[in-house]
Amino acid sequence: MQAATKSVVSEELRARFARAKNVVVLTGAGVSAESGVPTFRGAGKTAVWKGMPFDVISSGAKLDRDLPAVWEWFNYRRGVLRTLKPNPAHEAIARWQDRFERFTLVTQNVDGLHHAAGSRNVIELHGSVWRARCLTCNSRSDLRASEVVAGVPSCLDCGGVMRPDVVLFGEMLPRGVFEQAAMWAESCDLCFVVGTSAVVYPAAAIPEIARAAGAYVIEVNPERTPLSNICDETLMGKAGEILPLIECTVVIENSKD
Ligand code: BJW
Ligand code: ZN
Repeated sequence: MQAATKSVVSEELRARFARAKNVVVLTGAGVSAESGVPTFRGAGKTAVWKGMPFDVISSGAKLDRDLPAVWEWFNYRRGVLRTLKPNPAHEAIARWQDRFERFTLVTQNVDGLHHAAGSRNVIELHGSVWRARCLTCNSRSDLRASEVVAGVPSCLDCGGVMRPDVVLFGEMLPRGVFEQAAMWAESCDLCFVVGTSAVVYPAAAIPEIARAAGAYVIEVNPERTPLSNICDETLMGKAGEILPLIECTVVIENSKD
């Protein structure tokens, strides 16, 4: 009797993964979904907190008008995130960093779960919920160590008011961060786009840059996105199930009992 094991990972991708030298991975909220972090969009839904759509509460305009409300939202999220752990998708990506000559992880996520899984030198396009930044002197403080659990923190250096060190809607990304990610996208041979709805720019431009420069681009997402059409392959499914399969080099195509 013959049992055929059909893999979701194509032979083409397997071969390219085996010989790739320069790999870029762009991740979004979907990579953390299996850890229990809610996504912003997907399955036809938009995240809402206390009656406010996230693009209102997570906006530069809201921060200017009502900083305490923005801190309440981020303090709440840090409280939830403290209890969550990286999943097999974060772990697979962390393993990949030592596998290629050059490996660049670019994330839109602010949850710190890539670091928790062991990824180093993560390019955090949208900052981190685990840092605060002073509005007066720009000094940053690490909120993991901080005793502050509620309210608006004050700067230890100058006493000024601090804000979450994240990039809200309508705000510029930190200087040079996108440029660094774009530079590696321009020279990579393989680019993975994992768990992002690919509607927020400039992050969504990273795979476009890689594709235009000749890289093989693979999307991993249970849903199609505006980027699907430019990707060489869209692997439809959960990142935590698909990414560990990609690194499996042994595939039993037609095993005999
Ligand atoms: C799974 C899964 C599983 C589920 N496995 N997958 C008009 C045109 C073009 C651009 C603009 C425009 N108007 C304004 C802009 C600019 C704006 C923008 O792009 N807006 C678009 C939405 C239209 N961009 C900005 O404002 C950026 N700044 C900027 O451009 O500066 C210049 C400028 C200044 C002034 C004016 C105009 C321009 C900054 C963007 C910062 C984004 N910040 C946020 C909030 C961070 C803080 C916080 O966390 O609260 O970042 S928004 C939010 O979206 C968050 C995310 O990083 C980002 C991207 O979301 P992501 O990661 O893609 O998640 P989801 O939820 O959208 O998708 C999840 C996906 O996972 C889905 O596809 C699921 O199917 C999938 N999934 N389970 C794998 N198990
Ligand atoms: Zn300060």
